[in-house]
Amino acid sequence: VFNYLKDTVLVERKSKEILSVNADPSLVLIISEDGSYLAYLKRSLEEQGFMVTGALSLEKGNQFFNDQKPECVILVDPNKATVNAAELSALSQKLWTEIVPVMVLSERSSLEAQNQAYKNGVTDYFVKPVHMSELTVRILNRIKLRSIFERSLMYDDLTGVFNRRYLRLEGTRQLELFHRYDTMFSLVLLDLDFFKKINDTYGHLTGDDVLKGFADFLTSKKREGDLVIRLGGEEFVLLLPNTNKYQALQMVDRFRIGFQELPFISEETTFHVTVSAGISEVAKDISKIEELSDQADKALYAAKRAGRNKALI
Ligand code: GH3
Ligand code: MG
Ligand code: MG
Ligand code: MG
Repeated sequence: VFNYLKDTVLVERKSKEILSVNADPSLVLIISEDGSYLAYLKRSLEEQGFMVTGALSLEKGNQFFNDQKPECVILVDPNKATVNAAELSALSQKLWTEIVPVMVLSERSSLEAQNQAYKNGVTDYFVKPVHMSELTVRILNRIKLRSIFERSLMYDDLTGVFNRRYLRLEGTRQLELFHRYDTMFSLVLLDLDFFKKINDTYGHLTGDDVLKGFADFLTSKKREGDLVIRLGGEEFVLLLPNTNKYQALQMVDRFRIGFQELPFISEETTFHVTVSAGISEVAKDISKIEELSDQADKALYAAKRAGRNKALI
């Protein structure tokens, strides 16, 4: 139907990202009231190539968890009475929402103790003494699963570019950086013109191909560091670091003009598609990324009103 850029670019990019999941050393948080056991465990895991941080109480562990965002938590059962079930389940709940595995190392080998831990949301339970090789592979497997899952949550199914959820995460991060270090960025909201008519004329599948084609087009033209996001429907966002709104306008105008020349083919017919865009630049009074996209949305609306195939600030 459409024969400009091929999906292989996206497939290659995705598989490369999945394969490079464990390129950086993973941060493991150990919580143990037993300082010497903690030191032993820390050393052993560091020898296996992990980065390790230690906490001597569940409370400190919670604090480190929030500050340092570890990829795996190891909780050494203090074995006094039991790990405080309420505290543990509070921690586990947080770990589950952040998709971080939690492993308990305990001297208690009863099925009852293990099942209780699993009910509290623990992902793995080891009875001491622990075999370091087993602990290592289990941590690695859990972390790999987690990264693949996290990645699957970042992308739009149809086009393979980032999705709305990822825009919220990355946009919020860039906004924080701006407020701390004054690192400028711009946001561009793009909306295909008369897209409903494309669906109506050529069918929904051709409409889907146009969306993929537009995503591929943006991906191939953008600079390194720029992000392409599909918000949903025929709306996309470009997040452009180190770019002010005038530079963004220049860039988007180039994209806009390039895109309208791109031929789409349905059966015997060749057709062209245009796009309108609204641009906003980060500013001191912006406290949420949604405020920035609202501003871009207003400019986009003006571009549509002005006749479409247009970009406005
Ligand atoms: P405008 O120039 O004002 O933007 O008009 P428009 O027709 O592009 O905008 P409108 O919001 O009226 O229509 C968007 C259409 O996009 C309607 C919807 O059916 C279609 N759409 C949304 N998601 C998808 C999708 O995943 N695939 C396809 N093929 N169409 C979709
Ligand atoms: Mg729309
Ligand atoms: Mg619309
Ligand atoms: Mg539209």
